[in-house]
Amino acid sequence: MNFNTISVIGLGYIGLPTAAVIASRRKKVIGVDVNQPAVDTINRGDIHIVEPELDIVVHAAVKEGYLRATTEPEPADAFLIAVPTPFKAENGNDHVPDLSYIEAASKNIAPVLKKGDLVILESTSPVGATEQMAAWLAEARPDLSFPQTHGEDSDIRVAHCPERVLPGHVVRELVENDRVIGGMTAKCSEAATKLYKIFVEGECITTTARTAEMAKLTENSFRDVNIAFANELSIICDKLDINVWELVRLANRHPRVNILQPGPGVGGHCIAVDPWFIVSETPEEARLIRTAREVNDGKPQWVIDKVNEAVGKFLSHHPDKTAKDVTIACFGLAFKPDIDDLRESPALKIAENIVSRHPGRVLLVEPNIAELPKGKAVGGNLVDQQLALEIADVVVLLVDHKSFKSISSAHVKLDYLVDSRGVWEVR
Ligand code: SAJ
Repeated sequence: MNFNTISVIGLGYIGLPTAAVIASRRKKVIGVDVNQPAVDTINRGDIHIVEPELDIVVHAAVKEGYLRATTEPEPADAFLIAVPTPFKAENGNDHVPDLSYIEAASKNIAPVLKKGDLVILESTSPVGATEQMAAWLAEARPDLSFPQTHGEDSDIRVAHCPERVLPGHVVRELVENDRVIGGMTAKCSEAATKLYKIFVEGECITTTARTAEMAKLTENSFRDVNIAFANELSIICDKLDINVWELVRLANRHPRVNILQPGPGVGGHCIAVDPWFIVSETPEEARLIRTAREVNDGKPQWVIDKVNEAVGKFLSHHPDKTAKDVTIACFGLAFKPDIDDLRESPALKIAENIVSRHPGRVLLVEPNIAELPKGKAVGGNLVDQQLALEIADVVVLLVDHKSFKSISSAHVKLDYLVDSRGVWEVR
């Protein structure tokens, strides 16, 4: 099986880097996305998302003629589907995976499929989604045979190969990480492995589609459960007047203990989402996974309560002042350190809440962005970290950006500090 032309459906945070990296291996890549402005941007050799090094790879791939974007699918030898899998609300449960983007992508590519093609689902998906995708393809193309009915003899090969790259390191991790390849049959896995070998230097490990789906959900649930453990410890330690970061450092000296870092909650579009795909399918069994989600989702409110306490403490020490006179500074808005990505950020959520409720001034410090996003936080002022430290009465540390870590706690008003990341807190 030769892959002369590869099509990537969905040119977002995973699809675009994947398309560009394959194109950098001198393969003809057709990127497909419903977003016309994004398609136009890519065809100019530019990018519409923020990811280090991606601009250079996309620019080169487009200029050398290996990558082209379009809104309409075209024939190819392999199709990689990298579209979103958000939630939809159903019967009062608002964490049910929404496969409508996968369905739309399947129905879109079905007319251009031909015998011998490979279709790979990369989107993080609930168990069974790859089989469902194959069913949609078969329904649209009764003239072709698929693995669910024809096994190894099928005209079309179908596999699930979940992405596992860390935002901020996508270009490197796409090449270096091992890949789990879940074919609907052994031949499907073999074909998918051949495709990934074009650009993956890590190992390609084959399994079934269902196991590959579950592997991806398991990886992110593992991280979520471990972060929840750290977050729960931080709440317990606060009650017991113990510095949780010192505690974690000490416990981690044990050769078989490796506790993660507490924070203001879990953000991003993966770890806060994927565990629900397990919970929604097996609600009775996934008790720990659900509780971890609830612990992490509850952490922003806990931080907000701490900010209220700090404001109350400040006012009790300054009886001549009212809440209107108190200046609060929030340090960090991104969903994790040293990136500019504010999507699904617990820090932004906390800042927005403070801005919407606090009658006094709220200063926002986020060294990785030039302007505030449109939204509730807009009432706050984006200021430089030095100024915020000088004039704030209550300081709220939300993200452990490098530039905050370089500030000594000697320069922070520790009496009214809420430090959700343990950067300045001394107890
Ligand atoms: N966080 C903590 N404490 C920690 C580690 C993380 O509070 O000790 C928070 C972060 O601040 C952030 C959230 O968790 O708000 C998630 O950050 P992350 O760096 O753990 O993960 P993501 O969402 O950027 O990327 C994850 C990765 N998955 C795993 O590490 C198991 C990545 O490899 C996946 O490809 C990605 O999800 C995805 O696309 O699914």
